[in-house]
Amino acid sequence: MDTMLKIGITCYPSLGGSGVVATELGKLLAEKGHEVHFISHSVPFRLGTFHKNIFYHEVEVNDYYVFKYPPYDLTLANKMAQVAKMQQLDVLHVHYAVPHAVCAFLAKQMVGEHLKVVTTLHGTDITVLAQDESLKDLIRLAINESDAVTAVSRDLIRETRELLDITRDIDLTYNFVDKRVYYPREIQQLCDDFGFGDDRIIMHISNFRPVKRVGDVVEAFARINSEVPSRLVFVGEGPDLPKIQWRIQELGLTERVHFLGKQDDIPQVISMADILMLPSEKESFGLVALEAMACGVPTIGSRTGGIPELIVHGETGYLSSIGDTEDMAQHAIQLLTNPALMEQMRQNCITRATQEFGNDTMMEKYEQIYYRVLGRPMPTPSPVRG
Ligand code: GMT
Repeated sequence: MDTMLKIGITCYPSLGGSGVVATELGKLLAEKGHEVHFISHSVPFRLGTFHKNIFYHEVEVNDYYVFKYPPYDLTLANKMAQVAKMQQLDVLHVHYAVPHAVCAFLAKQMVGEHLKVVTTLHGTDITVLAQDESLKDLIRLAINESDAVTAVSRDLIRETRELLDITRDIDLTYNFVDKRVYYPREIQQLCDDFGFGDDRIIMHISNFRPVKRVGDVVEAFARINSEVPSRLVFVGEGPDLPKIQWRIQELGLTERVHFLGKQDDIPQVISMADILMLPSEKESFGLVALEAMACGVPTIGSRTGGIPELIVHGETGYLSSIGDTEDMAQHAIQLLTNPALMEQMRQNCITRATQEFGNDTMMEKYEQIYYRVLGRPMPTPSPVRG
């Protein structure tokens, strides 16, 4: 029997940490020799160019005239089943409970018990959507019916159990970074191009949803900039962007704030930062803080969700209570005015990111889960094929 697996992966392809994790995992699995089939409505944005062992199956929704809402979820479930049968998939690994885990449940009904479903919970699928009574029972069903469920932090496991009254096993699978891609980059030329001069750089990267509390970034920055000449760099786009633009004008900070929009080369961009700010209301993990950490950039974040599992207060960044922008600013000022402390923290960040959240360990953890649900022994040493 071939020890390599055929794995279907469904994720949100266009945005967000869950899509990034799913795509990076798919690339690593394919590199190792597994056959990976992405099933989604568009090509995952981090997939890039051609990769051996990776295939993409597009979900095309029929917008028939009787539909007020074209049934994407049903079409996705049908496509999952078709791909699983045609490609003889062993495992369907879905990222985000809604609708992907529900679709995988339906696909399994069509394909048969031999198709194993692994669901990875990423955050808002539980912390926001599982609180919605119009979805709650369906999310519980999809989680209970999956052959394995993983979550990206201990806190998310706890919250899933509490919110949905779930007792089944949930594996902890922290997010990871590929150290071949995420490392401190040479950024002098880029900073010169932006005209940053000797100013310190505070950065925030997100989808600018209300849970990110981007207004707090602006308030903390105003305080930091009053003591240490700094620039605030925003990366990404989303609904709260217009609100903060107004506040930035009001505070007279327009010349000090830069909006870079969506960027592809995150390691390069993040390397420009002295500090990353992540003052979220909810954050199951905070992948961007890990990406920053791997590039030697400490994060000042809120003490919520899975962030404290990632950031060690005083060692790889600082944690403050949600909304305490004064505390966040004080930590930033302390760091920016103490070069020795900053250098120590940068080194701590790189060490922690590579030792605790490296891609090899996390990919192997997912592989172990796949072999476990299939009832097959994990090949040792792990198989390597071109
Ligand atoms: O941050 C977002 O709003 C996007 C969201 C997603 O679904 O992609 O991110 C969630 O999943 C990421 C990958 O596991 C986590 O790193 C983020 O912390 C989590 N976001 C929230 O919990 C708000």
